[in-house]
Amino acid sequence: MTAGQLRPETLPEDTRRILEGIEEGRRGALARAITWIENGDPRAAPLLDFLQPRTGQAWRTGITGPPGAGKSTLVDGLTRYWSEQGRKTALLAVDPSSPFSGGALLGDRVRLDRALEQTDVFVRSMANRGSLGGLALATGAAADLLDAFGFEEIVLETVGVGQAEVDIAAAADVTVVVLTPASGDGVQAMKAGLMEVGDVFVVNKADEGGAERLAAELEQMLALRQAQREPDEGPDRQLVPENPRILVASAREGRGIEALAGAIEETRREGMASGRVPALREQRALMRVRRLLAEGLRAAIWENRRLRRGVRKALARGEGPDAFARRLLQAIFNRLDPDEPEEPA
Ligand SMILES: Nc1nc2c(ncn2[C@@H]2O[C@H](COP(=O)(O)OP(=O)(O)O)[C@@H](O)[C@H]2O)c(=O)[nH]1
Ligand SMILES: [Mg+2]
Repeated sequence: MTAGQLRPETLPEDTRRILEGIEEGRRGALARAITWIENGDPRAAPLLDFLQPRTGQAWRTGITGPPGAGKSTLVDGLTRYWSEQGRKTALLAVDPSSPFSGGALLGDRVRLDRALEQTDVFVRSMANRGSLGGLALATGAAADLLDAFGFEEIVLETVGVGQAEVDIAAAADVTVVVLTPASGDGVQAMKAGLMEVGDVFVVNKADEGGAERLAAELEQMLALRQAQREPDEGPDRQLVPENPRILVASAREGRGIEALAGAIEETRREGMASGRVPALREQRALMRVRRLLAEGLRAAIWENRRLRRGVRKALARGEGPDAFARRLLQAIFNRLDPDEPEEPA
């Protein structure tokens, strides 16, 4: 079924009410829908299908960096700034750490959330409740909802620099990396692969000194990386940050916030002109399809009874498990573009 064929009348009563609530701009309905996404509630899927045509208007900014670097404090300032500029702003704070920690790393976020209550910034936290792939999917879907709801600025803040955190933050139009002069953040940034994803680097806690030195180090590391890069790295070349910017800030003193907003804005403008932003958005959709396929296939592999029958028949005709699996993969991959006519086997 394509989007053009979707009709609200076909939705169950409660889903339709949430859809209407979202269309009317009610934040309660939005919060409820995000909870559906978070819980893997099947009612979320048709809702997202309906709202899909309305996405694509918002800017997404990802914020990542080591714990304690001041991300939450900085995000507080940035979202407040945008909100004061009249931009409809939403914040998704994401904690992919162990489900057993219950999102404990989001603790500081809560303190700041109370301060943001005086503004009209929409704040929502999402913690890992199961699989990591699941949280990335849920975050993407929640961001789509916020986009369709009419937010112009969506900030995705993560709690640290694990692979999942970086993946989530980098699934944005602009990725901001926050570091501090203390405790070898520069080295940690290299190790965590942050140098590869950052469009804007913020050296925070400038009030404590040493910020200019780290900024200069970063400048060198980025210049080195830029020099080593092959002129053409193939189809993914557009996904690499073009012209990373480095800023010095003190989130606690509210210094550097406006410059950060400006750097984000410039990065977007360049990215639209060069075609990088559309390429990033397509990449984001591709990643989402990959994750959904991986989840769907995992379910099919472990739960599908026909597979057991298929193996039995394969063995009976003398086909080994490897050959059978290869043939199955082939059959699946032959259909990867469902709009194309099926290729002959
Ligand atoms: N001195 C100083 N401390 C800061 C600054 N920004 C944040 N902090 C403090 O650093 C600690 C961690 O900040 P937080 O925003 O929670 O960092 P996060 O873990 O990266 O989200 C808190 O105690 C903040 O008050 C800053 O610019 N200067
Ligand atoms: Mg934080």
